[in-house]
Amino acid sequence: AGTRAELLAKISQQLKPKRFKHVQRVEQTAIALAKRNAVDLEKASIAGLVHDYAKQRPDEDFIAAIKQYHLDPVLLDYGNAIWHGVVGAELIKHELGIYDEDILNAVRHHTTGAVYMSPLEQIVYMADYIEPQRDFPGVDEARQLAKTDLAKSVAFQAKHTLQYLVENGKPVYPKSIDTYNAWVPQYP
Ligand code: DGI
Ligand code: FE
Ligand code: FE
Ligand code: FE
Repeated sequence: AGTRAELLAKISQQLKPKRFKHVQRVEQTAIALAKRNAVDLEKASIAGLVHDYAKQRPDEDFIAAIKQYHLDPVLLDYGNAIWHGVVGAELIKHELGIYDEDILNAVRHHTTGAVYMSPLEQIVYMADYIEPQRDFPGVDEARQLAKTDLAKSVAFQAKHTLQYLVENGKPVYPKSIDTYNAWVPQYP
């Protein structure tokens, strides 16, 4: 899919400066977690950089892609929060020429998690949550856990995100509940 400079140029075209800086911090955080967990550094780097590639696209682009790529029509009931990962992966494939399914799955699952997550997927899910500019109650505990026990940190995020969604009356994507059920009882 071309050089790193070309990839960075394409990503920066799609994102406002603040979001572009976020994805670069997620890249660095993902690389650090990859080193600790024997995950491919190049995949961690690319997945971190592209994870929010589609975050600032208009709704129409996602709706068109859901139809064009025959994705689950239930997705139409949700919005950008869910679309930019699940549908964003298809845009990354077709617009950036990234076909690595490990990377695409890391993008697909970075917001909701999933029942099964490879180490790379866990790393990107966590890096997005704990990158250095994140600031919320519990982020320091999440950072500590991610360093010492990756699976337990995934469970921590799944639990706290579901709690946040319920407390704020937000619609919960079923996959977020599946993630909770798969990880939280197993890694309490
Ligand atoms: O794109 P980022 O802001 O970097 O991070 P993200 O892709 O992890 O998105 C986080 C947001 O997504 C956060 O505000 C919670 C929200 N979210 C996660 N799971 C769900 C969800 N929103 C809804 N409506 N439903 C979910 O299941
Ligand atoms: Fe995101
Ligand atoms: Fe996230
Ligand atoms: Fe992000």
